[in-house]
Amino acid sequence: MKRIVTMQDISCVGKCSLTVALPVISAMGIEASVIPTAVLSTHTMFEGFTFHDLTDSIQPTMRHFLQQGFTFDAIYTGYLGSFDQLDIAKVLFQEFGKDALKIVDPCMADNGKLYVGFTTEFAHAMKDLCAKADIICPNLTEASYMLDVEYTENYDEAYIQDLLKQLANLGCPKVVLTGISFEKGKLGAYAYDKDNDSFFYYCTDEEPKHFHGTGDIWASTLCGAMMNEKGFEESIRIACDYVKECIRLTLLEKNHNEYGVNFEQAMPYLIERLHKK
Ligand code: PXL
Repeated sequence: MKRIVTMQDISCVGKCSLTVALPVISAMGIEASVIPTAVLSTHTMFEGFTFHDLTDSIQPTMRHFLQQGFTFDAIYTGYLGSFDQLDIAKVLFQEFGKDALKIVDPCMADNGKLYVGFTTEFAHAMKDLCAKADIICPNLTEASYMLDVEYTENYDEAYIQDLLKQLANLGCPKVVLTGISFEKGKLGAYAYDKDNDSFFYYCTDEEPKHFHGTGDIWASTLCGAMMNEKGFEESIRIACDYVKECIRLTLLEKNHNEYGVNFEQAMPYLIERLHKK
């Protein structure tokens, strides 16, 4: 059985980071080990959230993993809350990454804006972690902050391909930009594989509403699919299809919550989609 270790926070309520990564990766038949970076009462879109930093416990945890001889088939980092945590993630890659697929989702921004608590300096520091990954999956806002280009929603394919090449030049061979649309009513992911200099775009019909936490579900699904040997392009398709189904099911519920999607009841779909030939 394959094993992923994922380093990100626990937001007690909010359906993001570890509370989605754990169930999604497990449902895909992959063991999910965790390195929690912080405990928040909610994700940071709620007013008044509490934040308990766990940085001090991460290095002892890694030392114990090393003593026990644990190995991981993939390392997946999500929301990281400080420069120290970026450095520790690099150590995690160094110590456990030799034979592991290293996936970085540089969670820090969306819709043209940084999340609460992040700065442009942090976005620049995130580039160094991305350089050490095998796959990164920023959204357009995160990519813009990392590359110091102005965020725009008026783009064409040439612009996206240029951004992807700039991201790959940070040092990571496989890059995916999520949330890309060239046509009203469609939404998808645009990828670049530097090793064979090829681009790939996949989109689905766009659901009429966007939700928080879907980026984390997308990245967790990508990791799970890669660990199921689905290959880069099919893993991207599976992640897009599952997120779309999560939103579709959410919107079927009359009084659905606004802070996260119904990924739970979409899990039978995910498992079927994962094994579809
Ligand atoms: O979904 C990304 C994410 C993860 N963790 C925390 C967040 C966010 C986005 O806002 O606040 C704590």
